[in-house]
Amino acid sequence: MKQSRTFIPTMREIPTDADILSHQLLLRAGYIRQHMSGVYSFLPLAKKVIRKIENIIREEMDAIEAVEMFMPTLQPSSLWKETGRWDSYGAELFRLKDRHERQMVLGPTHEEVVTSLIRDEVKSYKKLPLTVYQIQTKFRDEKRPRFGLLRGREFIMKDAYSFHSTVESLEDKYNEMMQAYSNIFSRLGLDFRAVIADGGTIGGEGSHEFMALSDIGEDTIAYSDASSFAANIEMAEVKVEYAKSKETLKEIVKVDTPGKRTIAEVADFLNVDPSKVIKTLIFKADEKLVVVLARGDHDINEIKLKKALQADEINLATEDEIKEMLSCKAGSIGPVKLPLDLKVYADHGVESIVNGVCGANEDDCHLVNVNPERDFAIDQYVDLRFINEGDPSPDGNGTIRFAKGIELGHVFKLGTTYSGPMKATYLDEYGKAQPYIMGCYGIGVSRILAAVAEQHNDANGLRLPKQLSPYDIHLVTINMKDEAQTKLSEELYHLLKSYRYDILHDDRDERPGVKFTDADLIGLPIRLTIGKRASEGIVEVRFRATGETVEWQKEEVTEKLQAFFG
Ligand code: 9G3
Repeated sequence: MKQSRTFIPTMREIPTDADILSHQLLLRAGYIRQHMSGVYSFLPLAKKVIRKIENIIREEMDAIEAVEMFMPTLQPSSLWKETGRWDSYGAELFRLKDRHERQMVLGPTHEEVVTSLIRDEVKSYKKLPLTVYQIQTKFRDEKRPRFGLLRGREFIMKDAYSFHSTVESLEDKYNEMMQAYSNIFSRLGLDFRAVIADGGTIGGEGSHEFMALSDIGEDTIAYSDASSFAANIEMAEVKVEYAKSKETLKEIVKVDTPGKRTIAEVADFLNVDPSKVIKTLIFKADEKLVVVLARGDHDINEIKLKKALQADEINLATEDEIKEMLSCKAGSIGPVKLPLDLKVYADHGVESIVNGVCGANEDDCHLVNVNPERDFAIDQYVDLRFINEGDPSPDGNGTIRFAKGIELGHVFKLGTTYSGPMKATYLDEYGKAQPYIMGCYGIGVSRILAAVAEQHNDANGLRLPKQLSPYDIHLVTINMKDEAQTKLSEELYHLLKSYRYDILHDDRDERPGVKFTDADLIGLPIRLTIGKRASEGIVEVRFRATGETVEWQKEEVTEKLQAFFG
C-alpha cells in the first residue's frame, strides 16, 4: 500500500486529553480519532489490527465448536423487562424510542436476545450443548469514559453464550473456553493472568477474568509469589490464623477522645496499634440494617459482604441515618451496648482482638479494654475483608502480592440466571421442560488494542507484535526523485508482495526525518530503507523491537525476512 494513498494522520504533539501512553500513541500514530467522550473511529491502521485480533479469536472459538453469528444492536425493551434488567439498570443502559414510541435499548450485552432466540428454536436436549458467539459493537453509557479505548461508551466485544442440559456439560465448555482464552491472549503477545473473579450482579456459580498486567490497569490482582493462585482482589479469600495475645482481659473503660474520628486519629491518640481498634460500620443490605465489624487496619470488601448477606444491594448507612439512629457520628459507633437490635457480622480478624478499642456510640469518647463476646455478641464471623499484600496465600502456598491489571476477558457460569426468568426451556429425555444451563464469555476486542499498545511501545512509538502489526514491512524510500531509489523500491515492493508480505511503502514527498519519526510512531516490526546506497543494491534494515540497524544486499532480503517472520 502506498502511504501517500492511505489515511494515517500522525501527530507530533502529545494530545493533552490523552492521559495514558497507549492512548497518546494510538492518537499520535494515526490509529484512532475521538468524536465525543468514549466514542472513537478506528482508522485504517487500527482496523487492520482489530481484524487480526478478531481472526485469532475466531480461530480459537471455531476450534472449540463455538459457531459465529451476529445479533442486532437494537434490542426490544420487552426482553429486558423479562429479566428485570430494564429496571435494575440505570443511566448506563442506552434507551431510545423508535418513531412509534416503542421503547428499545442499544445493546450493552446480549444475554436477553440470545436466550430469546434459543428458547424459540432449540427445543430438545438432543440439540445441546450449543455454543454461539459474535463479534459486535456494544454500547454502555459509562459515567466516566477514560483512557481512550480502555473504557469507551461504544466498543467491540466478542461475546459467546453456551447452552447445556447438565452442569457437567457447562463445566466442560467453561474449561474449554478458559483454555481457548489462554491461547488467544498468548497468541496476542500479551502478558496476562487468569484470575478468580466476581460473577457480579449476574450471579451464577463462578467466574474468571483475564487480566493484562499493566500499572494503569483499573483492577487489582492478588496473586501468590509461590503458586498459581491469582484472584481479583474483590474475590480474594482471606485465610489467616490470627495470633490471639495471651494478655489478661482488663476492665472496660470509657475515655475522652475529643475530635478523634478516624481509626488512625483514635489509635494515635490512645497510643494503640490500629489492629486493636474495632472498626464498626452500619450497612443497609436490601434496606435491612446490619452491623459489620473489622480490625481497624483492615478494609471491608463490600462484594464479600453482599455475598455473605445474599443481598442484591448494600450501601453504607449515611451520616444522617446514623445521626438519626444513634445521635452520634459514624466514627463514634461501637458494638458495645449498641442500642439497636441489629445482626452483628464480624470479619475473622476481630476474633483475635484482646483489650481492644471501639466507639462508645457517643462523640468525643471511646471505650478501651473491649473484648469481643465478653462485652458484645457477634452473630457470625465471616471473611469480610480485602486481602492485604503480605497476607498468606489462601491456597496455603506463598505470600500475597498485588499487581494492577486491565480486564480483557471475563467468563461466567450463569446457570439458569437468565433461562429461569425468561422461561427458556428445552425438553429433556423424559419430555420434561428444563431451563437451559448457561455460560457466557466475553473479550473486549477494542480494549485489546489499547492493552497491546500499553505493553508494546517505547518513547518513540508503538512496537506491535508481528502477528498483530497492521503491515508486516515498512518500505521507506528516502528520495522519491532519485531514479535508483525508486527503481529498487518498486522492485522490492513487487518482490515482497509476491511473497505475500503486507507492505506499507512510504512513497511520500517528505523529509527523511519525518518519515523515520512516523515509522517509529506507527511501529511496524521491520523497516527497509531505500536510500543513497540503492545503486549498490544495499537496503538499510531497522528492527523496531530492538532498534538494531543492519544493511542487506537486495538479493538476500527475502531469505532474511523469512528468517525474521519465521
Ligand atoms: C447492562 C449494562 C452494562 C453491563 C451489563 C448490562 C456489564 C452487563 C456484564 C456482562 C456479562 C457478560 C456477555 C459477554 C461477557 C460479559 N455491563 N454486564 O450485563 F445493561 Cl448498561 O456483560 N455478558
